[in-house]
Amino acid sequence: MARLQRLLLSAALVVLVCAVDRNNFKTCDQSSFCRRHRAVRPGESPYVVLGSTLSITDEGVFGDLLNEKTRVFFTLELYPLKDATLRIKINEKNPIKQRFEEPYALVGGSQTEQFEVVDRSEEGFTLKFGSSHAVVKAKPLKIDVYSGDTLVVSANARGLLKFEHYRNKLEGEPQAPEGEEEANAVLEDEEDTNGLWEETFKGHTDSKPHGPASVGMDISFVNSKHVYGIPEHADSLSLKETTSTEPYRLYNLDVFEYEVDNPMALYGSVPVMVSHTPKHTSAIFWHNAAETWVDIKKLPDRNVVSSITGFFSGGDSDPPQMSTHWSSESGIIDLFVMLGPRPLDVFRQYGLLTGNTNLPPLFSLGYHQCRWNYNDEEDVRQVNENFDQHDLPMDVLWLDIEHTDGKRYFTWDTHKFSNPLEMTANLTARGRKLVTIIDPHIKRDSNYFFYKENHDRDLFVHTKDGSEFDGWCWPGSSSYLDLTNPEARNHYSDTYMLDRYKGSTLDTFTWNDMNEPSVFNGPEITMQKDNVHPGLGVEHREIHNVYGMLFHQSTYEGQLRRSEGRLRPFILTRAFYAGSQRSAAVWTGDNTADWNHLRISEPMLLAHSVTGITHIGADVGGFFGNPDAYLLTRWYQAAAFQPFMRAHAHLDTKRREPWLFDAETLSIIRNTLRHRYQYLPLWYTLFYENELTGAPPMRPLWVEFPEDETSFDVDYEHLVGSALLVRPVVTEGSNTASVYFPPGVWYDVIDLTKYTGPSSTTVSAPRDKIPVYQRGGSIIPRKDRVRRASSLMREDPYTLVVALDAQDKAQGTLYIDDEHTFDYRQGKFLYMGLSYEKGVLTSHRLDPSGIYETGSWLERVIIIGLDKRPAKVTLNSASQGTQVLESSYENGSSVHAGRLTIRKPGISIKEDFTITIQ
Ligand code: NBV
Repeated sequence: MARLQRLLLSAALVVLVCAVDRNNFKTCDQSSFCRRHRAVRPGESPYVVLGSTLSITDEGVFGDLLNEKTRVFFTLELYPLKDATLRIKINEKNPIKQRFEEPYALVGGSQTEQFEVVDRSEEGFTLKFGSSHAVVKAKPLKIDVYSGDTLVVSANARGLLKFEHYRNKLEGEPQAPEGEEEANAVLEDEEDTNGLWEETFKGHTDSKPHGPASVGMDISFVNSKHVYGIPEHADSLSLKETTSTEPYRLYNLDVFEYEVDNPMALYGSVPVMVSHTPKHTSAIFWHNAAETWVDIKKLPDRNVVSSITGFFSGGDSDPPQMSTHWSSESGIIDLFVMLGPRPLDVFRQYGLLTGNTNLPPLFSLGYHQCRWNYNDEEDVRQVNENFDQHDLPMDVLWLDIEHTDGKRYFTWDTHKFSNPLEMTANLTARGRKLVTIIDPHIKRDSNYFFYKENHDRDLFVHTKDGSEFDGWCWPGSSSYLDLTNPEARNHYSDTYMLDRYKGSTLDTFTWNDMNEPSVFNGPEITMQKDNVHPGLGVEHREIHNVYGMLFHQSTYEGQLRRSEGRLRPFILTRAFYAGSQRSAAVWTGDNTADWNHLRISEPMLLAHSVTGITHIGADVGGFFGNPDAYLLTRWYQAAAFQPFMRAHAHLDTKRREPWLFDAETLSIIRNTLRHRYQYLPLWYTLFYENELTGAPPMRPLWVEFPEDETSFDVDYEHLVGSALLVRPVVTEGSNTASVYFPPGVWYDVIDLTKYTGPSSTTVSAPRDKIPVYQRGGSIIPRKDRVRRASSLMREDPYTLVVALDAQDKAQGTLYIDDEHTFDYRQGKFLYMGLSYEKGVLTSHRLDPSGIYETGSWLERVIIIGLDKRPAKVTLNSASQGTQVLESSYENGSSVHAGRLTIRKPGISIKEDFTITIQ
């Protein structure tokens, strides 16, 4: 009874706390293919490789796969790729209808590694490539992928492969095309036939004209206890087991008032999972843009009684594994296995497949001020001025949907925004930019130019019956661009030309919202799966998760065109997919002004980061609701050290610009923003390196400390690059924070308190303090003269902060260019390597091919951790010869590090130099 009461109470609590209407969204049980895949029993795989069909070409190894139960044939393709990557494809051999292969995510993955096939027998074969190999077992199919001698990833080890071939309905229409013998093959015996040919959810019927077509398989990460990634979920960074919960779902959805700590699908999907162990990092990319579910199970599972032995399975000597089970509603199995072996290797390998984040314009790393809505031009003018009056730096002001003429994108409400050019000029005069919102639902109004043009050219999505789809969204009745049609993309991109988007300028950038796509009256608030995209001639279900990316990619193209390819675009998108990093920044959508949402922003952003989506942020302050001054300041502090920093608020919330709060709050926010701007050179350098190498600027601790197991499930700390450790305060009423310091020396960036890791310490964190630590061994470039916008700081001098490690050494980099054009790709940049060793600080050109004329010079060098006052400091450079420099020294103590401040070295930052401390 007591138990029942407890249960009822907790159920009631859940109801009270849940804001999201879960009933709007399917559970696995309500999604028939997910149910069918979850029902597959392990250890009974009917799929066998037919050894006699194996063929080896220059590209890879090919063979047939037979489902012995249904007698349906499949093709198995293995492509060994450069940089320790293996691509595994499974497709139907003779489908009655061609299976869809998602064409938009990949930009690479075609470079074959040298390989050979050995040990070929009836039982299987081994494929050797680079220092990796894959052992393919024929009956049943199992693919073990090794890095060196270590087994890292195993596909179909549990035998959960299930590939639903296209078939014709056994009774009734339509019939199989002639000559296709498999067309009417039987269903797998035990099949749950509900929802195979039609599926209804909350009054919406998916007609499923092609019947069941899902694909699924298990993929195990051997020896692993932690897997990460598969955004977007409001959940922990180290993904949880789903044995007694819903699987993680990947289906781009507009979820109103989403909940934290759960695996429900949100706005974006990247089907990439990273596994990390002290010895090995690996990753997989499940390349499929249809609805996808992922189950996670730790093996051996000691709670399960083995049917064979009758004992609890899994001895202590068995290697732990993370067994994951993936299923997608349609498409093919197209799996990339990236073998690392280190975290940064995996990021590079994935970057080779889907591209890296392009270096964003610097202003986009500054602070963004948004609200739904800034009401009119006067409002914008006042907000702009208030930032200056209160000495708050700000780079971009944003306009939400109300700025348009009745939600007709590319237009203005002419009463409220009668002179957008003047309004924009007012912003740019202060070094700032404007962002306007452009959504993909297009108001069905024949007097609206953009609707009419698309309608006349038949560029919208169709219903299953071939008419133009009409869905309900902000403007009311709306049509949706068929972004699989190159003509639709092209025409949309062209609408960014300044003569078409009247009132915009080269300083107007774009916010793409609602691009999941959100359809208020559609199933699960999105588009009907049986809608048709005439461009590619496919159903919406095939491309659902990539629709949002097609939209923001076309926006990127539009911004490129309007400047003839000269200026770097900036786009923020809500929906995303694998590859979105190439053209947009991403934010975590409609969070809530509560501590839980602040807390979850850390692991959420980290999950994005490890799957290539690196220019990311969460709405500062929380979108729904009104944050109190404490929550707001803590949110500013956290976001100041996250990649994309934008304050935003719902239409119905109280105004919350910083000056509307008390003096203390305003001052904390001011200092926080100043902090953000001081470190912009670090962020910018990291984003340059991100473009080069795929390394994310915001990193989980294990990326830098791969052997430190304690760091593997740290959710509320991150590193900025390799040099700054950030521990935002995310709990209400807290004036302390427990910080985990990974191995090494760490210095509090404000008071130079020194910590040695590995250790956990509770530090004092009063309201005005965010715990941030510089790593001993790093050199960080800063600009300490903070101005009202980053563009006004372009030629400002630099400060170098050298934090010494236990060997009195340190290293860093500094990247500089014009901050907004693509000229850097023509060699107009400076990339400096900074190092400190044996008392000598050296700056030298790391990439001599880059040359950039900058007026910036070196204003100050701070050396932290120096234990005695030096007798003399000298500068040496080609232009200035040898010069003695002025410096001051503050003694350290047992708690605080000593600090040497070298004033005005004065040398141009583009020159090579040394500074010697004797
Ligand atoms: O355009 C209005 C909002 C926007 O402010 C928000 O950031 C988006 O995530 N938009 C969603 C639509 C309405 C949300 C209730």
